[in-house]
Amino acid sequence: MSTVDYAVQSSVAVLTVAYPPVNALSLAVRAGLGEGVARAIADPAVKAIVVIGSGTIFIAGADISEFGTPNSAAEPRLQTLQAQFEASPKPIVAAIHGTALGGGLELALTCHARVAVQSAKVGLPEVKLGLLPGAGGTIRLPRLTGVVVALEAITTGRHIGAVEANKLGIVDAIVFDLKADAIGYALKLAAEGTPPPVRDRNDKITGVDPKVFADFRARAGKKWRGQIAPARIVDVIEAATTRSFDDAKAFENEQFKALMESDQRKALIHYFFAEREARKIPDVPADIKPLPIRKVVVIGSGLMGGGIAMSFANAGIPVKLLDIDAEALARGMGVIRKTYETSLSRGSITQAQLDERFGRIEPVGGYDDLGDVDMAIEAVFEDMALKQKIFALLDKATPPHAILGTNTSSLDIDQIASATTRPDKVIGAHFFSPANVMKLLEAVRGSKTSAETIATVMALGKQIGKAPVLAGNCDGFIGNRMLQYYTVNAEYMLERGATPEQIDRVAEQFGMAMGPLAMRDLAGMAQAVNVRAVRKLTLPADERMPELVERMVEAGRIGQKSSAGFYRYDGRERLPDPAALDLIRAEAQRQGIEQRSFTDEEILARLFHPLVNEGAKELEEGIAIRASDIDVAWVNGYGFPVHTGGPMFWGEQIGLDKVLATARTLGAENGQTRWGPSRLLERLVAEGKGWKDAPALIAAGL
Ligand code: T1G
Repeated sequence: MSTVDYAVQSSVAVLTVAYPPVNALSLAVRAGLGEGVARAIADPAVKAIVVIGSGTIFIAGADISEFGTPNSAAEPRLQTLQAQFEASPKPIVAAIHGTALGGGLELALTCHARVAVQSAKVGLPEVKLGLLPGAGGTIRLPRLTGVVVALEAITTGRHIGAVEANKLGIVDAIVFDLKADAIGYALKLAAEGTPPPVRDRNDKITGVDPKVFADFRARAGKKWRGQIAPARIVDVIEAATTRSFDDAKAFENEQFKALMESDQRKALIHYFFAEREARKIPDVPADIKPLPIRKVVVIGSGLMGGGIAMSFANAGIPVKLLDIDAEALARGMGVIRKTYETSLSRGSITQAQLDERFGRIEPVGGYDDLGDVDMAIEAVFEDMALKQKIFALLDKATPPHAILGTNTSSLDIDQIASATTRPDKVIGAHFFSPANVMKLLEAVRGSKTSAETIATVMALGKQIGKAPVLAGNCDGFIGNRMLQYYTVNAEYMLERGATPEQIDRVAEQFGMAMGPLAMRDLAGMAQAVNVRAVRKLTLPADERMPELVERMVEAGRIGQKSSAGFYRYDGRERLPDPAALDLIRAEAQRQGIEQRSFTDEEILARLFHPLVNEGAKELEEGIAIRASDIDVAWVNGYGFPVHTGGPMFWGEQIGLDKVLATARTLGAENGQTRWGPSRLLERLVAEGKGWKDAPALIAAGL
């Protein structure tokens, strides 16, 4: 079977793109489409043309795996194909199901019409790859939707449902029997006349007030946090309103090429494949089929349990929600209802979606009605005895095939599993708060967790819209184990003379949504004191834990809730607070710590290099399978700026030798046992190698 099949039906040439898994516009597909259109135009029996995708989607866009290879620029290039489509004397209709994304939608925009089934989605997600639509998307889409919609759609890269796309003018008709209705639509155009190509429809982009662009930059720009592509997208859409089509296209080409060469594009493409690679587990054979998960029970209806229940309900999986008593359950269900109503008020879901999602969550008062669940997820507070009691109950109450997951953020999976007769079915399913929003799902394997259980939870993670990453069983798994180096180091720097404002500014300019001290204030410090008390019990002899959090709590400054912590707060606005600085300086004096200043560059290194060093230790110990898995965890669980590719990719780009130098400094300052250099890192730097060489070095015993 060729990549593009040709068949004539009712005088319409149907070109079917058949290039699994996503019909990407590889050279073969582009050539097949070009040949197909030429053949259809030359055939006097053919009155019109339909382009359709086989499998689950229309066309997913340019073939990302071709980037940087000769094929990506080989003729017919996408723009050559588009010119052929627009010049066709016979109407061409794009028949869209699944998704039409990036170059796929841009090709469809050069068809004379677009029809779609209701469940289809369209979009220009190039910004998520550090790019902009390079095949005319920035100059054709606004001609259909107007500039304001195009600015939002292209700088966010969001998927637009077919019904909304129809309202916006991107899709001409919603159809039900895609191929037959597309053929009918094409014949109608052939009989009644074909609309002008999109490139010639200029009414929506003439006379646009230039203020629109300045306002958009000012408003949306706050969310771009260091990303370069969104600003370029605004520039090229603005050019579409002030220049001729061809001049605007030339400008788009120029900006596209510049972004293609950017570090951010390399980082974002790395991340794109990393998220998909993370779902592949080397020691889980490909023939192990995931178990179907048709219904789950969540134990615990608090913040985490409620968010986890919503994640499943939102993905169409019915959920039983269990808690200790009717009052707790009512409270939990009330919070869930309120969360959905907030989404409704923001327009992100419809009333029908609210009703069907909320309706999928069934509060249950006990363990005697769990015979129909395929998985249980425990989400109660971090107390081992309580978790073991719950797992023993679940072991009896759920069917033997059911998987038993725990949302614990750091407790020992094997110890929890030991309370059951099915340790092969027990796995960590660590969600991040708010669980209905945050994408990271850390699946944590115990020593007896089976391949089938792992395969099931990794597939389930994708099914519920998460980014699953498999972690080994250690304190803090992948993400939280690294997090302490970031937060504690911020406090070491405060003790030595840096200020909360300086540290948080550096972190936020780097791309973190919120700096570590502001985060500490938001999360609140009272609980942190208890966690630290436990951590101090196992602290290596060569390490001292800072006590600024303890001093803050003693002074009644527990964070935003008390309107004071490392900052003082006027509502949610954080303000530098001399009283916080006095407290920090007094503690430093008590500890006898010499004060000095820090450059921004040094703060950046001390905040983020230790993440890379600890990530390398996780690779050494097999806690993380790949360096790119750690990137996926940190982008989705902690807001590490995705346009850097994630901490490990970023560390390699800036130079692992720099990371090693910081590890040596911090090992000497904070204690070699936990802060000293990773052996793997030392070997990679010594041999001038990178993360891709790590598995071989680790397998050889470093
Ligand atoms: N090119 C190459 N491979 C791709 C691909 C693409 N565009 N999209 C997906 N894959 C691979 C992916 O790596 C995985 O491989 C498999 O397909 C299934 O993917 C000129 C320049 C379409 C919504 O950004 O959003 O057009 O792991 O697990 O969950 O302006 O894939 O199986 O080996 O994600 O069903 C713009 C990216 C490109 C769309 C399907 N297009 N893809 O989701 O499957 S740039 C995109 C997606 C561009 C133009 C510019 C999703 C999907 P493997 P998957 P899925």
